[in-house]
Amino acid sequence: MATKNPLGTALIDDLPPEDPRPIPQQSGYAPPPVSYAPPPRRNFIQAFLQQHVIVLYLMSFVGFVIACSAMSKVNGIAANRNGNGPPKGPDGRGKGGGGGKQSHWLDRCQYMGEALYGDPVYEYNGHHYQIVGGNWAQITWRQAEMDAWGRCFGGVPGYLATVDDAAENAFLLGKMLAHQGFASGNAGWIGANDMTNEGTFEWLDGFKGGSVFYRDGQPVAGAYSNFAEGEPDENGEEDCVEMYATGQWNDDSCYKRRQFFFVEYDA
Ligand SMILES: [Ca+2]
Ligand SMILES: [Ca+2]
Ligand SMILES: [Ca+2]
Repeated sequence: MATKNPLGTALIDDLPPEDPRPIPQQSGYAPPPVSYAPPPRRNFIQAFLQQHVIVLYLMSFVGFVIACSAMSKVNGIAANRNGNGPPKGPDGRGKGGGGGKQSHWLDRCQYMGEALYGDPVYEYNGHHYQIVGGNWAQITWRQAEMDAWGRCFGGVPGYLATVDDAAENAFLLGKMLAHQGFASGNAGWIGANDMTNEGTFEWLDGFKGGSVFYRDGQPVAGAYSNFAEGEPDENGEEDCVEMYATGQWNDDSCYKRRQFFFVEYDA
């Protein structure tokens, strides 16, 4: 029963009862929990590694391949220097080398490109040639030999020419006679010599060496020779061969001076 307080206002007991219906619940949205902790700081390098892991793997692989190739190159050069390089080509002068010091000497032309020293280059029967000199020149056979080997064409060094047949002899002679520096009586060094065995003439043939074409006073069977009448005569000490302006050959001192020499390239 309600009583009145002294001020005449209703007491708590007089308030209406609470509404028994449940309070409707909001649904479908839950606000994110508020956090005041700062977001975790990722190490920059760690993040980079995670994001670029595939790129890094690829870069490592490419680096590995490059390193392997460089090592094999170094080993190849070392092998060539030691004479343990790849086998020679069919003519003994293959690009892979072999033959130690000789191979190293051969290989240099593959790196230095052409070295022709201004003289024209002529193609004949699959090889190339230079006719070097002039009426003013004074060149010993040894100087000519070293000069020829210092030249490069088509990735191979030159050498004092090997004259395989009458046609090649005629080709070389024609080029010497047509040379602007040619004068009557000039001659040119070719690659023939009998320095190893007196009376046994062989061609330098670049680094093949040792292909004998003349011995015991006559040409080897099947080989070409074009010595002049009465030659070779070993008149004093004559171990190197020149081509006269007639196209015929003469053995003469390797340290006499001539006006021309013939350079051949196996390319
Ligand atoms: Ca030749
Ligand atoms: Ca001789
Ligand atoms: Ca002679």
